[in-house]
Amino acid sequence: MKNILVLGAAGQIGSELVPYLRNIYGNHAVVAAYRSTPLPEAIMESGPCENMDALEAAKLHEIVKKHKIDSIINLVAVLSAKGEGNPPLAWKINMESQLNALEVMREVKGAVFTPSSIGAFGPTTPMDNTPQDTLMRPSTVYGISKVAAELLADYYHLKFGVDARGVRYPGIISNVTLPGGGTTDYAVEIYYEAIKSKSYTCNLGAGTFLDMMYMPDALRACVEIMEADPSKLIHRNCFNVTAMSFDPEMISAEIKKHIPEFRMEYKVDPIKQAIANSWPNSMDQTSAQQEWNWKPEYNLKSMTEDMLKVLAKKL
Ligand code: AKB
Repeated sequence: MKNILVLGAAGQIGSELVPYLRNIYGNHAVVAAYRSTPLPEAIMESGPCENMDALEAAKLHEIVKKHKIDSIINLVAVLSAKGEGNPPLAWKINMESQLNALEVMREVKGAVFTPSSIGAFGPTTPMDNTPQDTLMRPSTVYGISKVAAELLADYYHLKFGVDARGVRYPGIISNVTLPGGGTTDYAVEIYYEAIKSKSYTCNLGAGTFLDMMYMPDALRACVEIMEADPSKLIHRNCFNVTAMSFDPEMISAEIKKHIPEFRMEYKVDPIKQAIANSWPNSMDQTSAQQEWNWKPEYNLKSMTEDMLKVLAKKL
């Protein structure tokens, strides 16, 4: 990657990926694109930014030309729980942003990274050690759009030579920008509430196991897959990647080691619970390990230590 355009730069991943990429590739090589949510000041001040809608193809073409972009990181998405509230809008945003990114990179023979998700799997997928290549019949509009986006990316690679690559992210836990509208959001909120009020009401039930990853690993995964030797890639869109699998009881127990008075209650959200029940308990990431040497660094213990330390200062 040389000149990179990050679509959705104000979101949970984008707000941390832009500074991470600017550190590696140089401030002027990374353009942060945002629509309605303003960008953090540090991003506005440290490099180029564009206020645009990823669904407007003509504008996207103009910006790609203006900044001589060769790689797009497409983080625009309506997440799983929010998508269930407005399926046509979720489909439109998730699919049109992907199509536009692939089309514009077809013209310049560039690269596209689009994260897929554990949400691409469904209730008929094997739940434990979920294989890289398996049955995918998701039961959310988010999941359906993620499977379609994976297939479209592979199609643009095979048909037009677009260097499209991606990973299936698990729930991402972070401390800069809150996620919004996801099923795994509880695993972020719990840390904020542990610091603020020493208690948390969890919207997923005990025993709900899901794959998760701390943001530093998620950022590294994005760069490592994009910089991987293409001759070694058997898969492209998308690789299973994970760092840990836990349920609400486990994260609560880990927090209690640092804040003994922390208490957790349950008030299950039936929509989120149904979504979580349809997703894997834990994925197999052998393909990512073998094809581009993927290895996560954080586990539940080290992530919890860091999250609580950072949030205690921040809050
Ligand atoms: C969500 O919960 O919708 C996302 C995801 C796992 O894709 N965090």
